[in-house]
Amino acid sequence: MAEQQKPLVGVIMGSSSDWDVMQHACAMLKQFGVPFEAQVISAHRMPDEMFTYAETARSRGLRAIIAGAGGAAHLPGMVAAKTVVPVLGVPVPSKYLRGEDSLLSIVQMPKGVPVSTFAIGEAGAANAALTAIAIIATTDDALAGQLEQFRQQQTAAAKAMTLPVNE
Ligand code: RP5
Repeated sequence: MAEQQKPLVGVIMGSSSDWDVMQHACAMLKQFGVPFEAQVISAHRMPDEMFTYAETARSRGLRAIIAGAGGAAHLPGMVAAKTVVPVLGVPVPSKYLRGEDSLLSIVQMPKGVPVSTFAIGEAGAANAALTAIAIIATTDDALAGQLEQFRQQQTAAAKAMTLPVNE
């Protein structure tokens, strides 16, 4: 299982309530056989753990961190402040503003400390994982081949699409 090897990707989220969305990042990493770890790290409820996680990420061998959060989503930015490992931010839909607040909190980083920011919700989580996979694939030809194949499957599926008007 991907989780039992030394993790290359860290998937963190502000709450277990983010799992519905963030599970799609984990599922994608699993599909590609990329070892990962997943855990709750809350920026405002576990600030010390958040800093320790970020500070040790590189020495533990993480090549990317996928950080999902909702509301005033400071987790990805604060993690990015403490590590040079690429941070991929996933805005999680929030109760009142549907994740638009999360998106703006994550994407609008001041110059100098980037957070790569993805779409709100499930697509963002899956695409963050695909980007983490692409980062690792820059030095892993087999993984790059898997990514190529994944793209080809999508092309084939799109080409096979039909419309009722033509049937
Ligand atoms: C954020 O607050 C979490 O990322 C979550 O999206 C949101 C709500 O957290 P819970 O109140 O559900 O624990 O920190």
